Amino acid sequence: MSHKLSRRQILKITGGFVTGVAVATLPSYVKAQGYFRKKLAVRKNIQSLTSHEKAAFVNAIKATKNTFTQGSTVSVYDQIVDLHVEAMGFMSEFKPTGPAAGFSPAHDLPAFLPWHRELVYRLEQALQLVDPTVTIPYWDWTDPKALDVMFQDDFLGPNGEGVTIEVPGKGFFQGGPVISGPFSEANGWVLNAGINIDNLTLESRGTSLTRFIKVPPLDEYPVSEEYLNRVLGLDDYLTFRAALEGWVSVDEKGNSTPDWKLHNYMHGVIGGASVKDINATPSPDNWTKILGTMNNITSSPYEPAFWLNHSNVDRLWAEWQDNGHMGSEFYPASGQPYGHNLNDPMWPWDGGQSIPGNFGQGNALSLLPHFDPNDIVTPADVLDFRKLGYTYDTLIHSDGSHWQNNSGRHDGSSKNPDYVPPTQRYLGM
Ligand SMILES: [Cu+2]
Repeated sequence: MSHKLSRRQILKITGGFVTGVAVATLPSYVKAQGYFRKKLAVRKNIQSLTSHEKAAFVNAIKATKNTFTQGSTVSVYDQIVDLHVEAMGFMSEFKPTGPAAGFSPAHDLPAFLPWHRELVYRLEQALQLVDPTVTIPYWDWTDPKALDVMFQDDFLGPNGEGVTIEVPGKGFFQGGPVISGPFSEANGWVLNAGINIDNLTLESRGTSLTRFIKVPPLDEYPVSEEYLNRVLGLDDYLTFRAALEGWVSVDEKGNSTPDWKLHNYMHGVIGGASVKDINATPSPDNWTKILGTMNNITSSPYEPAFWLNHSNVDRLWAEWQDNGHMGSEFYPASGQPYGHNLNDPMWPWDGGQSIPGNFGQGNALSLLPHFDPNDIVTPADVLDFRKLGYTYDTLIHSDGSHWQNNSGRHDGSSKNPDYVPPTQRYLGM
């Protein structure tokens, strides 16, 4: 089998030119057309990745950092990070326009889960252009060994170094720029200074990935299975989303209290923050300084662990859905800010209805990708993750068959009438 992928097909996926590494790897992509797409792609636990799979993931991420679409001065990866940055440009002080103005399309509201499902999915599509076998693995927060696996030279590289943080009453902790491994500046992981904007100061954080792993008070790891199961046992989407994103904790009776947990907290375990009060809730109200990239709410996708964290968020939502909460009854139809109701288009996949203001002092707004006006995505479009062509290793029986969701469909193959081939959904840049 050696038919060539046509230029038209390439354009369909990226919406523009593909240069560099992606072109060099076209034969494997063509091969994928033959068999890979017939099955759902499976996202795996980082613990079960082979060394080859880790290398393929790292290679694909770095390739998108060096792939440019026509008309863009920044890479595909930079543009994806910029989407996450400019989601903050919808806060009123940055003067956004359109129906989504005034509320983040991505965080602290119901569309957190569908918005990030789409973002992770689009990065995964870009990675699969480089290597069709790559999926985005997940970081199981209850796994005590996960950080050890992640921060090795054969995967995401080590902690940062060169900066010592004194935490009153707790001692001294290390972090700083990542200076070795695949995501060091020396090895080509150079952040765009105009996109890497500090969420508190609105100033550039420079060009280096920084890590401050397990600096108190953001040092509690792993998450207890008991607590995670309590969250997975919630029935109401709004409470489940708030608890999984991590703005609240829930007690045994399911009552919520403002807190800093799960997804939010995991950003802090890798990124860290200096705080006013070591005993207060370690949320942004209490931060004096954001330390590492992962904890910078806007440019955190420059930390590759971001995708492992969000793959896990998405997996837990998928498991919750499969466990009796699949379908549109388990997502708010109305009553939420624009962009967060079931059938609202979610910026930036909204046909150009809403435009953020410029976040920070650089030109982040001008670096955003341009999406096709018909490239519209609503929460309803992404509720059924299998329709996007992927599943998780935790949702597959040992005999290889897939879980049945509560709509009774057994959709482990392309025979599913609702199945949309991944190549029909694309980066749109
Ligand atoms: Cu996140």
